[in-house]
Amino acid sequence: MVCQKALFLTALVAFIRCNFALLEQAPKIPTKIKESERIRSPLSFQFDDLTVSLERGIGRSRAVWECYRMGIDPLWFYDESIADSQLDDSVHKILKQQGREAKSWTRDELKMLITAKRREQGLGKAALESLRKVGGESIEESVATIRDISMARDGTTKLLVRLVESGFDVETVIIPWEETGRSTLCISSQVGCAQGCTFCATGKMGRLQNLSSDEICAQVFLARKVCRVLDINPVDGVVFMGMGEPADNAANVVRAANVLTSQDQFGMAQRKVTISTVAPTPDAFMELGRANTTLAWSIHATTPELRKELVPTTKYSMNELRQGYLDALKSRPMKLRTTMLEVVLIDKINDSVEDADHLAQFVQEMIDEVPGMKPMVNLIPFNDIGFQKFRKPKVERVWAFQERLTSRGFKCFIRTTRGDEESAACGQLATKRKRAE
Ligand SMILES: *[C@@H]1O[C@H](CO)[C@@H](O)[C@H](O)[C@H]1NC(C)=O
Ligand SMILES: *[C@@H]1O[C@H](CO)[C@@H](O)[C@H](O)[C@H]1NC(C)=O
Ligand SMILES: CC(=O)N[C@H]1CO[C@H](CO)[C@@H](O)[C@@H]1O
Ligand code: SF4
Repeated sequence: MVCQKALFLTALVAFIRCNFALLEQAPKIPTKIKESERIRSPLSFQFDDLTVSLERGIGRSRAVWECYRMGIDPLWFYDESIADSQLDDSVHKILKQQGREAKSWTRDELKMLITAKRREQGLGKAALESLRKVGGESIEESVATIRDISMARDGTTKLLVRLVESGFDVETVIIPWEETGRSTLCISSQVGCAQGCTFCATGKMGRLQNLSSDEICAQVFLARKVCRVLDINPVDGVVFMGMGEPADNAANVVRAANVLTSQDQFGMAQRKVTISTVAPTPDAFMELGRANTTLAWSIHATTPELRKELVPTTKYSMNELRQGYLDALKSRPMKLRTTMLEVVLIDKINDSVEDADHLAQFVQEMIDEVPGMKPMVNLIPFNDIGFQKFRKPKVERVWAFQERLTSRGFKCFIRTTRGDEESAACGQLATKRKRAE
């Protein structure tokens, strides 16, 4: 995200529209798991591997995944000795502390949502045992659980997710859309971030930890749980725009993204999953592009001086980075060539119409090179939260900037900053807590 990721929670606008016609066959991914990709739960197993580890057929792995998609742990759901009230206990506990209430789902009600044939006969003892063997205990006991939930007036809902192994918290933000009845989820890929963007709260934390692929997938699992219990629009798209730079943890991000888009698993449309990078190197695009999702570049500035000021870790020229992006796009199928550029707009730093012209020129040179490229520019008005150096841009200047890009023929959206009053922007909650502690 831009990183802003960290800061702005911004929501993606029109390009997040549902597009079911584009759903496709689940992509196959290599089965071999690299050392660097720690796996702690079946949640980020490739579907076929899960089937193998559960033995005797695909019915069990389908039943397991129907549970995961609802944010229910199959180890609990299919174990009759576990009370109905435990299934969503983590959410209810937090709501209770906040003096709020929500629906308590019973197993019978949940079963109504399941279509797998196994729902009545259960998984069987042996399969539950195998599931434990691969994943240890439940996801919430062995991977990640919810520590806090805060909801802004506009419905934007921020989850503070506790990573079980390291004890760090990351944040995950649910952005509901009234028009579509769905939500987009903004997730984190690292604790902290090494890129140190000067306008970003996460950047100030430094790099603390890479998330494993199951820690990334667990954010989606937990969000699905919260949406169901609190009756929030279900999540059907994900943006990697929370804490962290995806390219600095590429193997886990790509692996997790494949779980999100696999039709047997989270089943999201490829175009509705967006990986956004500041591009620490030109190769970052190709590496992240191995996941068949939308690939966004958090470009922020087109001149080397300003880029260096905003993203101080920039080591390559803008031309080198652009070439890396173009090469990655050219290597992809047409439908995944949507080019998304994220630009944080900061008062009087880069928000003039001349700056818009400069950007337009830069984008035009890209279009000329990639057939079928559909460029889209997302403007993220900087949201000041105690930064000395930068200010929020004036609304009229943001509009003028957009107008200029639009008049030059580019699709350009202003990402509305949502959930302001609860600081529901990616990157802020965990940082705030940390300071408090
Ligand atoms: C992505 O799509 C390409 C081309 O359609 C395909 O060859 C590749 O296997 C897919 N990769 C993944 C990880 O799904
Ligand atoms: C995260 O992963 C990258 C590459 O995969 C590695 O270079 C880096 O040291 C890791 N960072 C941490 C904090 O473990
Ligand atoms: C005032 C200022 O520094 N504006 C800069 C904003 O960024 C553009 C390019 O992205 C520069 O050309 C401007 O000089
Ligand atoms: S410091 Fe990291 S998380 Fe923050 S905007 Fe930059 S790349 Fe994104």
